[in-house]
Amino acid sequence: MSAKKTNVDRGVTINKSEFKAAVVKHLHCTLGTDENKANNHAWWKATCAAMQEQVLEGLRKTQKTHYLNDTRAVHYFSAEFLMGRLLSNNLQNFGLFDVANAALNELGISLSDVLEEEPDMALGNGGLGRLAACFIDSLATMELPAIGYGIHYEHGLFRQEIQAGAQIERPDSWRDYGNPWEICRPESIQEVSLYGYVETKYGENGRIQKEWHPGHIVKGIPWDIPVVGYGGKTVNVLRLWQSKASGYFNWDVFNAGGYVDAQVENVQAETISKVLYPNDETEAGKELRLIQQYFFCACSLKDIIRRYKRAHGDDWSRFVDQVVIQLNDTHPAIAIPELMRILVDRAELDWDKAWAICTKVFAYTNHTLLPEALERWPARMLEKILPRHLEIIYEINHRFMKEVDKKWPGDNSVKARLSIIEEGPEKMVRMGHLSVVGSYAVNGVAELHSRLVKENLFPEFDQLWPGKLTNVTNGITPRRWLKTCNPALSKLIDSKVGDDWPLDLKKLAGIEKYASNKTFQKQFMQVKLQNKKVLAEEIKQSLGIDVDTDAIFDVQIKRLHEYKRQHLALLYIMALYRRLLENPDYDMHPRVFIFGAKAAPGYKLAKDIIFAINKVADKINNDARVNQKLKVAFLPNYRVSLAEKMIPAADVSEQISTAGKEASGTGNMKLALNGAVTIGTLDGANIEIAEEVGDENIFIFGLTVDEVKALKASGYKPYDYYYKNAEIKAVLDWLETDYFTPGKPGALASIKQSLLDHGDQYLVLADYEAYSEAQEAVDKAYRDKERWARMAIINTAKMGKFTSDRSIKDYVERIWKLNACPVVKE
Ligand code: Z57
Repeated sequence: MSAKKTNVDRGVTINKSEFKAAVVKHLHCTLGTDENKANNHAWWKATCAAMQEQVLEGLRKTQKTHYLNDTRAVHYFSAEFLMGRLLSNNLQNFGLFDVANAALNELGISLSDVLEEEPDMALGNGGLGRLAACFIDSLATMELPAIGYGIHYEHGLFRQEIQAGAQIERPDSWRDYGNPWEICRPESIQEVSLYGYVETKYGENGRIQKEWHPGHIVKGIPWDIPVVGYGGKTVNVLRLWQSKASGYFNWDVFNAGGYVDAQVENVQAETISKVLYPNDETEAGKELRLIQQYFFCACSLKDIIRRYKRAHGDDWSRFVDQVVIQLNDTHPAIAIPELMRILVDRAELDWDKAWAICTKVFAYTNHTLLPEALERWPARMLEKILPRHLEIIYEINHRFMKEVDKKWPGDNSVKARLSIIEEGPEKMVRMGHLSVVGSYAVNGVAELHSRLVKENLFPEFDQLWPGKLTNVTNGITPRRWLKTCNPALSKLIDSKVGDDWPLDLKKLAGIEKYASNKTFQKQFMQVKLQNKKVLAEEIKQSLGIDVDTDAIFDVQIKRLHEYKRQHLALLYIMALYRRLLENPDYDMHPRVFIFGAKAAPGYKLAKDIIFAINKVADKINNDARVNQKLKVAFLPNYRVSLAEKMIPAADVSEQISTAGKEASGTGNMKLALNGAVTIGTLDGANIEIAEEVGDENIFIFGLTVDEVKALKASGYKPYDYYYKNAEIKAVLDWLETDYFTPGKPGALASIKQSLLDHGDQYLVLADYEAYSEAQEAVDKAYRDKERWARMAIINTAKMGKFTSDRSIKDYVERIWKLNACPVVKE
């Protein structure tokens, strides 16, 4: 192959014949098979192993560099990392994709088939977990010293099957046949204590000394996943902890003849990292969940302290210069009292010194305002599992309340609002409050969201500590979400602006000048059409539905939640269906509504909405009267690898949450980056997307945050809309018939009920008319081919702001104060 002109400087170069030799070697020596016997799965593993040689060289060099430079590093604590597949990403980031493709080709193997063999690493629920994955990609790309810390779940997010329209959850067994990327590090095993009681001792000089006598000890085994930066120079790690029974703890039971009892204990210990909780934005309140959180925080802190002590011994004075810990939501907030425990009880620092360290180490990101997502743990539960931590939390709160009293003397209501402890029939610990008090910086994830965090969620905190609450708008990695998932569009962009836009996404602005150029429009829309054909094939394979690629591909992909309002789109689909039945000549461009969404297994209405979408889809897709114009496809098991196929094929991006509810959204950025035009509310990052692309290139509709507030204050009555708008009434009534569920009237009635009798919390009916009008504007715009092409191009061109590299730059400059640490050739 001839060397290509490139602006990207690379850490690794290996040629096609070397790559080919490495794959064959691993096929023989790692997998014990050969070219004649190997199936695609074996080829996948051999290709990963060949890659992993390069990855591990990069990892070794990076770790050596970081060690020699004794760098300050960020430690990203997150209960979720939604990594997806790694082979295509690692190949791309090393610049070896074409090399691997050609090498496998010569072996008679298709790289794209091989890539499909990789199970998604789905150790996350949705936006928050995927954000963590994008962030560690950016950190490595920007050569920043960083480590991700999380949980090595045996089972990630459940696999979704759709049976007779309903969601069925199946276990995800991503590691059953091995994970070629992870490295076990038994030399770094940690032990974690749980349960037991606290003993108060009085040391000499009257110092009160607390000693926690734990009831259980479990082991944390670290598994390292290398994180390859674009350019392949820095390779950081994601360190995930697996729980195991700690051998010696069971000896007594064991020796007493309790072999079976000991095994039962083992099972309990190993349960900790068994499974990811599948609730997105609802707090589970389960004991095991709290144990999971503490388990990975305690392991990670010990790991950090071990590394620090290796360089600095017992001198804690430089800890805050070396270590910053970012808390991804409150899930790791228990790390705050844990660090206090280590400093006060173990290192025997006095409280004030320890607190000064703590509050210079932690920073906290808030991802939601939804009350049901704000974590609160019963004090009784904490007392049982982590008795010493509860004491520490009380002490933190006691001192904090004194500070509040200084600012607002005698004001008990402000104390009640700010207190970490919520009094009531059951005393609760508010983890958000603990995080704000224990951190030096708190950020929301989009401008609007951060404003609402300040004004509504933590109002007095902003007065107490001006400047502590801030914004860092989310971002997405353009390596995975454009370069890798949309190679055709990437090549078209390369031809106009050069190939270094993945490192400097503002360069996409260079295609704006072609937005009205007929040739470029044709090329751009030709790429879109090709991507639509690929997705149409996937829809055919998975659902047996034929879709017309000339139709508008209208895509809504995200977790199923009432606030995201998939049912608003559903009502509109039913309305279109009805309009077409009433008037076969109803003037609309053909449209395919495409959904992907998982519902939390215990979230009844979310599951009902999935069921309703599928039932309405069945009816519409099989109704010849409307099939030239309308189809609905619900693709099962939405996940990162499916998103990578759906996003490049989307014409329209649905971002229709109730204003004020979606903290940011990141799917909105991925879709716009790939040339989809947004129909959306003034919510989350939609607002900033609109600012970037301009009002002419986005379809904004619906109530604003202030209007939502005013409407609720005035007493929102959904029945008013039902009686006022005949179409709303007709489709809601339709849900109660057996039209979509023959022989089973009422099977879809819960949706109508939630919107009428249960108060329509998310104002679906209030926004319906505006949504319907915005959809008509979409229809009109799409029919003007040149106008649409221009809009799509401008969307891609103006997404520069939303690279996660910019988010990370914001964190680095304003919160983390980190320096890049380039890995140089040896
Ligand atoms: C989650 O995915 C998000 C917030 C949460 O509180 C939990 Br729990 C899970 C999402 C927000 O809903 C999105 O709006 C946001 O873009 C994403 O986090 C990343 O910040």
